[in-house]
Amino acid sequence: MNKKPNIIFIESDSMDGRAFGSMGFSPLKNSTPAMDRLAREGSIFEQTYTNSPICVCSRASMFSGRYIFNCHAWNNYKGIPASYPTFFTEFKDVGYDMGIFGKTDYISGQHTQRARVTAWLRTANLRLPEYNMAKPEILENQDKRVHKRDWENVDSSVEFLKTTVQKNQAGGDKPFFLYLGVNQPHPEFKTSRYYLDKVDQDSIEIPPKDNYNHPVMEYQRISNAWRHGTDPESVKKLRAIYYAMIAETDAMIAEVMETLRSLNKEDETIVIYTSDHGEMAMEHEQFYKSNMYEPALRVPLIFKGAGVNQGLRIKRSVSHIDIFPTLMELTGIKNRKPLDGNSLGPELRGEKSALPDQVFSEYHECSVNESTSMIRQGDFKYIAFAGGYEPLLFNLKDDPWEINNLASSMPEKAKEMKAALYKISDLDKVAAHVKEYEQDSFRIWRDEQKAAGTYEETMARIYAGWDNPKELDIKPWSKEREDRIIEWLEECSYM
Ligand SMILES: [Ca+2]
Repeated sequence: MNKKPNIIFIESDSMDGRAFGSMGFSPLKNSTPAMDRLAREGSIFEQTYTNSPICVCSRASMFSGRYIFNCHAWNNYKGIPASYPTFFTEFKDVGYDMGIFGKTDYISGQHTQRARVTAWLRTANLRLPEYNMAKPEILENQDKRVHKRDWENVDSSVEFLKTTVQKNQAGGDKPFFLYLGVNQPHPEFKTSRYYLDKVDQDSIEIPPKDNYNHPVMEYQRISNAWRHGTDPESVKKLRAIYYAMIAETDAMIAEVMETLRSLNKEDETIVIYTSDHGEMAMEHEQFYKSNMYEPALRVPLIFKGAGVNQGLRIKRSVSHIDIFPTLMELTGIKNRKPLDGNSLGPELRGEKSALPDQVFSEYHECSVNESTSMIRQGDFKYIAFAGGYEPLLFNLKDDPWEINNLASSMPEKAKEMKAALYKISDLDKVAAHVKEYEQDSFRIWRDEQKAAGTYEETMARIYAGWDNPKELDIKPWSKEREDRIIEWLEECSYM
C-alpha cells in the first residue's frame, strides 16, 4: 500500500474569508501572495462559514466534525473534553507523525474567569462592558515579525518539517500531520509600517449603517464596548491595520510553504488553510465576532495537493464541519465516528456536488443576551434569536452589507427559511438547555467565590471589562446588579 499523504493544516484566527486579493478584494490586491498561490495551485471554497463564531466553539466543532448542539461546546470555557474524538485523534491513531504548534484552543477548562462568567450571565442582560480593547496601533518601523509568538510557532513548524523529512530519509516512513495555529489577525489591532504599506488604503470601504436597530446587536455594542471611534477616519484606520495583519499572516504561511517546497515534499502533501471565524472590523459598528453577520462567519478554506484540482473557485456555501470528512476521504482513512458534515472530495475533483447550497451556524456565548442561529440558503440568510427577539432576513446578493432587514417585507420567505433552520436545530430548545447549564454553572461558581469571600470584588473586576484591572476604574459591585442576578437565577428556562 502506498504511503498516505502528509498533511499541513494552517489555521489563522479571525480572518474574514472574503479578504483575499485573488477573490478581487482590492485593499489586499497582490498583498496575500502565499494564500493566493495556495488557491491557484489548489482549490478555494469562496463561501465558507464557521459553525460558531468564537474561538473554542468554532474549533471544537471543526475538529470534531459536529455541530455545537451535538458536541455541546457552548462557550470558550466549555469546549469538548480532551478525550473527545477529533481529526487529530484519527491521524494519530493511524500512525501519523504529529506536530502541533500554536493555538488549538478547543478543550474545556481554558480561558479567563471573565470569559466564563460573562458567558454564563449573558441572559441576565446586565448590559455592562465585557471588554476593554486596546487602541489601534501602527509601529513606525519596518518590522516583518510584529507578532513574535506566532513567528516562534512558525519557526517550530519549519523545524518540525525539516526534522521529520530528514528522519524519513534516514529510513522512517511515517507520513506527518503538521498543525500550525497562528493567532493573527486576531485583535488587538497592531501592525508595522512595513505591512501597512502593503494595503491599498484608497480602496478601503467604510461600512454603511444598518437600516434597523436590533436589540441583541445593541446589547453586543454595549458589551464589546468599542472605545476608539466610529467616525469614517477611525474606521478606515482600523480596517487598514486589520488588513495589514492579514498580510503578516500571509508571510507566515509563505515561510511554511517555502520550507515544504525546499524539501521537495509538495507532491506528497495535502495543505489546508482556514481560520476559526472572521472579524467585524467595524461593520455594524462592531469589532470581534460573536454574531451571525458575514464578516464574523466567513472564513477562508483552501485545499491543495493529491486529489485536489488546481484553480477551482467553488461558490457553493460550505462550513467547517465539512473539513473532517473531506480529510478522511483525501487520505483514505475510514472514519469511525458520526459526523455532521459532508466530504467536499467530489467538488475538489471538479465534480458537481449533490448537496444543497445550505449552511448552518449557531452561537450561545458572551456578548449576546440571547442565543442566535442562522441558515444560509442560496442568496438568502435568515438569523433567528431565542427569547422572542425578532429575526433578521437578508438577500446577500442585493445587500452584501446586510443593512436591509427583509423579515417583515418578505414574510413567506422568512417562514420558509425559519422552517429550514429549525429542521436542523430547534434554537429555542437548545437555548433553554444552555441557559440551564449556565445557571447551574454560575450558582456553583458563586457559592465558591462567596465561601472564599471574593465574590463582590471578582464581579466588579469582571464587569470593568478587562482581565488586568490595574488600568481600570473599578466600581464596587452594586446591590442593583446583584438583585438582577438573583432574579435571573430564579428564571425557569423551560416554559
Ligand atoms: Ca478565535
